[in-house]
Amino acid sequence: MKVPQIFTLFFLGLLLAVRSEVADDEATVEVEEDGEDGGCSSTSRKSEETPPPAETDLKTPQETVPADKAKSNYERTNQMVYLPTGSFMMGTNNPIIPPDGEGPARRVHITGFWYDVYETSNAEFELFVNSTGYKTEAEGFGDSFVIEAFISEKIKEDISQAVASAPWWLPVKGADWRHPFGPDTDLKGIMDHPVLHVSWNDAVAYCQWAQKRLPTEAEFEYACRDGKDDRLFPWGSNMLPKNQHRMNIWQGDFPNTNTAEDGFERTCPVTEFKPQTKLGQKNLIGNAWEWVQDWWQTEHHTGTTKNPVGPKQGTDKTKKGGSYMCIKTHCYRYRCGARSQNTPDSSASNLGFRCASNKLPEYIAKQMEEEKMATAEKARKEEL
Ligand SMILES: [Ca+2]
Ligand SMILES: [Ca+2]
Repeated sequence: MKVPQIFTLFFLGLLLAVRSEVADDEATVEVEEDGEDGGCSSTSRKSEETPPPAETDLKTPQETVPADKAKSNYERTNQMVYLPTGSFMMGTNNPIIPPDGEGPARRVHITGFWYDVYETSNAEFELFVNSTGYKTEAEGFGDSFVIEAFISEKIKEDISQAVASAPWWLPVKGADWRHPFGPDTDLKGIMDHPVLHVSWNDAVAYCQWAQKRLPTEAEFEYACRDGKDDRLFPWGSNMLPKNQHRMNIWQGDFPNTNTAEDGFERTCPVTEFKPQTKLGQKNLIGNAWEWVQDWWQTEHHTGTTKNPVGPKQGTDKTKKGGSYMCIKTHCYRYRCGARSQNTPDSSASNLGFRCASNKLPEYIAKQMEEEKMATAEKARKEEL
């Protein structure tokens, strides 16, 4: 029987549509040469640097405000979602940046846990600092890495060094979480953006105060994969489903032009964009890189593991998800299986974190219940 041409075209179209869902973003990637990593891990502090002074501003235990008593002037973004027990394929057998140890694919069992919906914001981090007197490592060292494109000409005049392999990174004196793009910048208007310039050690301190912990790399990837095997992004492999941006990365000719087609030249609010996962988590990929618990390694065995936590020791800590500075040509790491690393005392203007927890802290359970009731009450009033 002759198949009408219209059906042939229809099935061909269907086939192409399916293929593009899987491959869309892999087709034209140029992998960085000779292990050059595009600058993602170029912001590590060198071991010979003097460590920062002790945290002399820390409040005494009597003065410290615990997380369950701390009151914020901002709308909270510390809510968590429960990821149920399950298993998934971590890593991939089709690595796009093989030197990063993106492969092989291996089965991992994860015990159910709680995970922050949002990246930790400047407002949430400020609450921690105001409650504890905590001083970040960047403040102790007196500098941090900032992307050149966002540093004022005046500040740039005084900087002579750059990172050889990634010259767009400059060490800037006075850059820290309160001054994300140099000492002449501040947090005005960006309190709901992700906190930046926090080291791994700072992130751990925050999570402990909040009665949480950092997620493992496996937990990040379990959340990011969102029940799908070997897809690039939480929602599939098409970067722009229905032509809509789902994350904050870089568009243009990095690092010279930034067209901000996704709506954001730098970071975006942690609440921005449609949720990336079915459970509602936002900006897992893109916006700010996120520290995870694990020491960095690039060799993985293929056996099945349960709740892996990475190697016992190392020199670098792992980070996941890529940032607003990521673009395919320089840092194609806004993918669930992608990864990078820095020493645990490092900080930069594109690196933040979010926390996880085995148990939902009681104060957050209470707060979320109150928020739910307030939303229901508002909806009821609107109906009247
Ligand atoms: Ca952007
Ligand atoms: Ca992120």
